[in-house]
Amino acid sequence: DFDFDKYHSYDSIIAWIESVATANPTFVSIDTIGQSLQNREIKYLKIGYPSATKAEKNALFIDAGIHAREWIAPAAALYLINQLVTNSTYTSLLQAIDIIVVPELNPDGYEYSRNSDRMWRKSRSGPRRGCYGADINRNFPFKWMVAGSSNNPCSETYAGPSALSEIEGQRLKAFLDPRNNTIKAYLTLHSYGEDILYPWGYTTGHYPPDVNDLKALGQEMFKAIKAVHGTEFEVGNSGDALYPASGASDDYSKSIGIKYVYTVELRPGEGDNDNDQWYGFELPEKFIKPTVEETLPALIAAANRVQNGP
Ligand code: 0X9
Ligand code: ZN
Repeated sequence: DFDFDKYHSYDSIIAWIESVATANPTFVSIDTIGQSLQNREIKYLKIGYPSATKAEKNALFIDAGIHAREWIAPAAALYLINQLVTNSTYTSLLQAIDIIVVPELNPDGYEYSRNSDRMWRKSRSGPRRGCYGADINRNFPFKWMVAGSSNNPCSETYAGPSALSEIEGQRLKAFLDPRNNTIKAYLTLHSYGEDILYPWGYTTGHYPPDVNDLKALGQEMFKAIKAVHGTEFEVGNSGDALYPASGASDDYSKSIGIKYVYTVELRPGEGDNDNDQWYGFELPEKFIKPTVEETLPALIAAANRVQNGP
């Protein structure tokens, strides 16, 4: 049986989502957005009952794992999947919309973080000037290399030799582009910081025209999280509240017309500590449960917004 209080290998994540699809054929399907550089399948689950009238239902899209070391993000995606398929309170939601979840977008980096370098962030392309990887979240073809990005292949925030040089980002773009009319919300799960961030992130002081809608759903997500364990996330614009960084998947998704776009930075927060221990990316397994429990209703709030419309 799958233990949601532990971090899992790429292989065991894939085996588990395969089993979920097999066990729930009426409303769960599994497919791949393509292969990683090292030929790992970047799989996704589509969770939702087929519609009698629509070929493509409106959808919430969630990815996790763009950054390899942020292990709590795929853990939160897996917990969501399990809740959606085991809790019948979500049946009417799943009749109305599809929820598409990619639990591990950067499997090569994830396995490298598990097996070789816990603090690995990037993809595993290269070597370029002796260094591996590009930051997939600096590599998307919208405002590429405008801010918070490095042209040094050895940097943590290396944006790649050109926009969309990284195969994993190419796969994500190829999935999102043709579905930009039905995907109404895009959430990308990261850690850490306890933030709910909306575009634009490529600069400061620039917001989409519907920023008030983005703020409103952000506040709903904030309240949903706080109600579980009292954790107070910060809701803000990426560039203003965090730092300007361009070429990220959130800005790209917004640029193709997806309405509700957020980067969600999970635990720990800047002030969280445990007996003076500061964990950062290395969140111990004992914190998985409270973290994924509080994240769930925020993701459901976004799903409800997709169902109900703006
Ligand atoms: O820097 C990032 O890519 C994200 N933070 S993380 O610590 N997980 O690396 C934040 C991205 C926010 N979005 C944009 N700046 N567009
Ligand atoms: Zn990240």
